[in-house]
Amino acid sequence: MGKVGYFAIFLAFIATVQSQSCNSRTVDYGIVCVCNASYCDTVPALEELSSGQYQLYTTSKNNAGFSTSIGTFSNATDSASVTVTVSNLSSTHQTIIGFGGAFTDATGINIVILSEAAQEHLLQSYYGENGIQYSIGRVPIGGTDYSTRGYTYCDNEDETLESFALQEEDFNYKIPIIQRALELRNGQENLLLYASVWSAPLWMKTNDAYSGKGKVQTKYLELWAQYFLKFFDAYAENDISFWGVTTQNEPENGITGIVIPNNGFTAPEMADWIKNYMGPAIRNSSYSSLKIIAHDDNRALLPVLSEVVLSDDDALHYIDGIGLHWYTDFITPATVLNMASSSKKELFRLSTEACTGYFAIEGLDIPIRLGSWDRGQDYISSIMTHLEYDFIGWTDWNMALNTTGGPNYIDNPVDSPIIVNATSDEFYKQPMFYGLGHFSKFIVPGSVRIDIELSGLNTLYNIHALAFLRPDGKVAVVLNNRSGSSKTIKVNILGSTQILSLDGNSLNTLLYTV
Ligand SMILES: *[C@@H]1O[C@H](CO)[C@@H](O)[C@H](O)[C@H]1NC(C)=O
Ligand SMILES: *[C@@H]1O[C@H](CO)[C@@H](O)[C@H](O)[C@H]1NC(C)=O
Ligand SMILES: *[C@@H]1O[C@H](CO)[C@@H](O)[C@H](O)[C@H]1NC(C)=O
Ligand SMILES: *[C@@H]1O[C@H](CO)[C@@H](O)[C@H](O)[C@H]1NC(C)=O
Ligand SMILES: *[C@@H]1O[C@H](CO)[C@@H](O)[C@H](O)[C@H]1NC(C)=O
Ligand SMILES: *[C@@H]1O[C@H](CO)[C@@H](O)[C@H](O)[C@H]1NC(C)=O
Ligand SMILES: CC(=O)N[C@H]1CO[C@H](CO)[C@@H](O)[C@@H]1O
Repeated sequence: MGKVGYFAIFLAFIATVQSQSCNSRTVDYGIVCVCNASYCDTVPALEELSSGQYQLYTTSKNNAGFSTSIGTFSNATDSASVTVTVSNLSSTHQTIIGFGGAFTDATGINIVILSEAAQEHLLQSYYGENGIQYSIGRVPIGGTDYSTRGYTYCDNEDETLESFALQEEDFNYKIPIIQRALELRNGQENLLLYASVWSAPLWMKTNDAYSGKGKVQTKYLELWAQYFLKFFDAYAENDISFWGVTTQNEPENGITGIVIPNNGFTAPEMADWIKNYMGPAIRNSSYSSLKIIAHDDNRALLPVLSEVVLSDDDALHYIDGIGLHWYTDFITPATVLNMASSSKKELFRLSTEACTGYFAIEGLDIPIRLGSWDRGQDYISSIMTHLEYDFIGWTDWNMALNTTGGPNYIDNPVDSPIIVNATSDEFYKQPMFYGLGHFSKFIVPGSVRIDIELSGLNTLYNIHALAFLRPDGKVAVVLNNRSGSSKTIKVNILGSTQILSLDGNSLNTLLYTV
């Protein structure tokens, strides 16, 4: 347990501020950066810039890892096929809370299997000052399918919940890792945690099973709400407190009856659960300020949420935000996201789960495509689209999986930004890691999205661009070229201009000091 923390103290003495470049390896589907006990790449530091200077960070299909360069806006009069313009820093949208991943059992299992030095490199990669500095995290309440067994905190029938107890998975795979992440982020206010639950104890359920068609029995809904509070108590005893909680992971799964552990709620049942049980229990507890995040399910079901749950004033009263998963995005246009703002109350929007390779369970894909830029691009496109729709953050699923996409006890392997090879005591940082990292690292919490205009042959060139005003006053412009070879683009920030050459298949973040 204390191993992770102990090693951190040791490492503090050998910490180096010099940035380490990607130790790249060509693998089956592209390029990864390889880390081990003695070596891991870092993000080159942000430099002090004077007015008119910029720092550009790039990640591309052909150049894994982060590379950076510094320059000065020259106001050259050359023309370019595409121009992106930021003309009004006061024309603002949402404020960002951050980006992150989930502390699943599988994540922890794959981290602790590494040598302590390699573990530390992995955690530094996600949370360290020279890493991508995740600022949000999702914590499963009990097990998920990315566990090695089905379990809850009260497996034996006990209507008093007195036998409620955290399990070895919490003590071995979650708590020490969350604690180290919190240390690396210098505290809870820089790493906002929110909790989600998969299945209730079987004795509380209608089907006596973790998965399939099942619900929490009505007579146990009040007790089920108390179970949430017990969880927050137990984690508080381990110095871990929470910012938010979702109402239920993918409530649709217990209605359709799929193999993932679940509790089913129809939309009317969800409104009832929120207004009569979960909402009052949380608001009447010492966790009353927790953000209650509704839905925590796919985009395709947003219209139902909107019509039933958000139109119920008594349920809406308790809801602070809406959580969205990405698994039906390919059949549901992003415009549906506007539904989220049709309620009477302003609710924040947060992406609460995404991963690639999820069609493997259907036999339609393979779980891992090591080094795949396309999978990195899927993350980048999703994040940018959601940010355009005023989302305040985006959460990845497992932060580390093994080389076959597990462990997962129902055989639902998927991909992850970091793949751990226990045999060689190495881990591989994939394009997904660097794609997500551009946002978590540079679009820091407190950044505000500002308007950006694209002109020229953009439709042809397929450039996706977003701009943010960071709390340090720098303007961040994120530029994604979704395919092809390099070409020039012109950036105009408040009348100062610079021509940049962007690699094909690249993600570029420009930080500019006004
Ligand atoms: C770790 O990676 C570094 C950089 O590639 C390499 O020099 C070193 O030999 C590796 N260590 C082990 C134990 O493989
Ligand atoms: C900038 O945007 C703000 C907020 O939308 C608006 O009030 C202001 O008029 C804009 N300024 C200019 C010069 O367009
Ligand atoms: C607290 O609980 C009481 C009694 O169950 C209930 O009437 C009240 O609405 C709850 N308060 C809040 C803030 O939910
Ligand atoms: C990954 O985890 C699964 C357990 O779900 C296990 O069956 C598999 O052997 C593991 N793969 C490797 C390469 O360790
Ligand atoms: C994991 O490491 C072993 C030992 O070095 C190697 O044989 C194997 O190919 C590696 N697996 C992957 C997916 O790179
Ligand atoms: C570029 O033009 C802007 C606006 O006209 C001006 O404020 C800035 O000083 C110029 N920068 C350079 C490097 O000439
Ligand atoms: C600005 C930029 O780099 N554009 C490139 C993006 O990819 C397209 C598609 O092939 C190229 O044609 C552009 O030059």
